[in-house]
Amino acid sequence: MKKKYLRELEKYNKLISRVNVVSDEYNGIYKRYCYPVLTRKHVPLSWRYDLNEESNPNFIETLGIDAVFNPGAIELSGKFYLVTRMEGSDRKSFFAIARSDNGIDNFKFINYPVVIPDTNPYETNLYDMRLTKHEDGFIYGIFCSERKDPSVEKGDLSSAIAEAGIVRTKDLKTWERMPNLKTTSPQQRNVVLHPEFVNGKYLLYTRPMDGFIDTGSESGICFGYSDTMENAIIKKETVLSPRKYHTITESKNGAGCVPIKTKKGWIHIAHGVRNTAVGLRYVIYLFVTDLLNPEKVIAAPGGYLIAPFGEERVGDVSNVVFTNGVIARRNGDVFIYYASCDTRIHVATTTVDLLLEYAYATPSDPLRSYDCVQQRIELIKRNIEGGVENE
Ligand code: M1P
Repeated sequence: MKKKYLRELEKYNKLISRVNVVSDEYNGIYKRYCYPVLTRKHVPLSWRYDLNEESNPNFIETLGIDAVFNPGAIELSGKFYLVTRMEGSDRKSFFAIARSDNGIDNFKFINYPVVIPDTNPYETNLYDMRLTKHEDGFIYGIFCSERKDPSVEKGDLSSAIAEAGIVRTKDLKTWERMPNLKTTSPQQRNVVLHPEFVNGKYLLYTRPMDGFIDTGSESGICFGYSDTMENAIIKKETVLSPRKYHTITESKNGAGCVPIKTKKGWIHIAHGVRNTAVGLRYVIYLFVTDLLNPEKVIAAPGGYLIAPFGEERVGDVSNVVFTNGVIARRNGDVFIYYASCDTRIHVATTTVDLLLEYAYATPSDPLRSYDCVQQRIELIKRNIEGGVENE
């Protein structure tokens, strides 16, 4: 056993100390990296194996991990923390925290997996936490709390109910649980808490859904207000970033990170979903809301900001990139953590200035091929008139 353990330990240590390298995939907006920042192989051996020679003489893995993805992200005392969604080989997700000094490599899982207070015996699965450092002094974690739908026929073991679970902490160690968010919608996923009070109320971004998969008649990312987070209730949801026909948000969309405050508005980084012959395709997009009136979208660049490229396209749920955690540092650096295919976590690094430049320089989606051609011809003409030959 010892020999096998030491061999695996060496592989693990090599992996978690690997230096990340900027990839040659260029767009000028952000840098992608060659290696994922976290995978299932980054999970400590002591979380997966019984390390006792007597009870596990053949060193077999008894509590496997399938995937590490969709992390909430936060900077505390200069360190980068990811509250990841860790999925065991039994398909259940839970939260586990990894820390890094520089945000692009050497992430290491710390302590134990997070214990979220157990308040409902029917709650089966927890995932996708968004972490908001709120001006009320708490760090809130809003996540999806999922349970079997009791209203469906006996043989239906897939239909579920999703709600927004709420916890708060000051240190990422002790988590206090509040009742799940109540809204008028039958289901909720991808709920994000705005970091500041708006007119004395908590502002939340929601994604109402009629069913577990389908967002149904509701049409996009919404916002709503709650007087309190101790018993959060939203009585009215209003669409902020709508779904649109034949765009990247055609099937559904959902809020991602906590909005980033900038001089030119709040930057939102969200996900959009379209349908294809091989299933849903998830990409990441950006929009900006007014600094003083966060109910108003003031920039909506067309298309996606990040799509799954190369190896990122393959995994448990292929053709997916998804983000629910971004760290924006005081110096303007931005670290976008995104997962590919519900399997692993990557980082893209940029700055607030570059994201704003992208937001305001990128034309909005004109929604029709004819108009897209006009848009592109105009760009090419401008370049030619500017003296640059078309290659
Ligand atoms: O499998 C892709 C994603 O599917 C869901 O996203 P949405 O709520 O928009 O349908 C989420 O469950 C997410 O965790 C997952 O990555």
